[in-house]
Amino acid sequence: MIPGATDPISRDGKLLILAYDHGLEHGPVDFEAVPESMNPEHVFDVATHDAVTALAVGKGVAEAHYPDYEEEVNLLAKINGTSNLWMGEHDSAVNWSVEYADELGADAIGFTLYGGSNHEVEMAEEFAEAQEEARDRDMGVVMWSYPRGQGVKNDTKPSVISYAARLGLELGADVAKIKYPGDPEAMAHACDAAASTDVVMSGGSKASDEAFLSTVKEAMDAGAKGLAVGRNVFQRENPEALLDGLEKIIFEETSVEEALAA
Ligand code: FBP
Repeated sequence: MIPGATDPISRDGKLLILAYDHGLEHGPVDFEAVPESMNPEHVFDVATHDAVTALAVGKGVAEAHYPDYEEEVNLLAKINGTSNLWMGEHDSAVNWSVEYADELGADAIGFTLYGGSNHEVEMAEEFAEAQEEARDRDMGVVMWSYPRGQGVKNDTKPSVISYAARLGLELGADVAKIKYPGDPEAMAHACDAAASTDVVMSGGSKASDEAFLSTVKEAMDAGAKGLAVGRNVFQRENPEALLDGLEKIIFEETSVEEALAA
């Protein structure tokens, strides 16, 4: 990690990335629980909450909506992605150049790397190109580090998650976004493996307030620098209430009980 690289998308060195690339990765089904979340403007409005340090979206959503929010929202350009309709070995198409993301006002880029996929080599080469372009432009680099594919039998195993965190460091990401490996010790090991690269926990499917905030608290206490979350925010009728709680845990280091009372 380059010192200061995450400054534009962090607060006091911590990150709360709101992810909204689900329309590509999962399809509109993720928006059924709260139909207004289908409209990107609703999620851009949510991203103006003080706790949110960056909003991760794909090219089309950024082109259409970021100009109205550039004063209030930090943009994390998710430059690759693949639909759920794709049935081949895990891969992710680069669909947005770093140059164009910069032109649109992005502060950082996001890139999915499927370590263990038959396409890992090409993905790592594409990542190298994007990472160096981002460095030239003083943009932060966030890796969605998700080991998946033929080489990976169990993608939630602690040793696999630690390897995912380490790939972030080895390949030059400022932040590695990893799945929670299930317990605090395993998360601490993953954070150690990432060394100077910041680790953020990936949100996952919707959980209760208490269960979700407790997992975030465990991850933070284990050494994570924050969270990248989508469904647990935009699939709530009142996303601001959960963001109030996350703000307490991530930035004010409160207990879960205090966060639930926020
Ligand atoms: P969630 O908090 O909703 O899990 O979002 C995080 C994220 O990484 C999104 O950026 C991405 O669209 C999605 O998860 C990918 O999920 P999956 O594990 O199904 O590939």
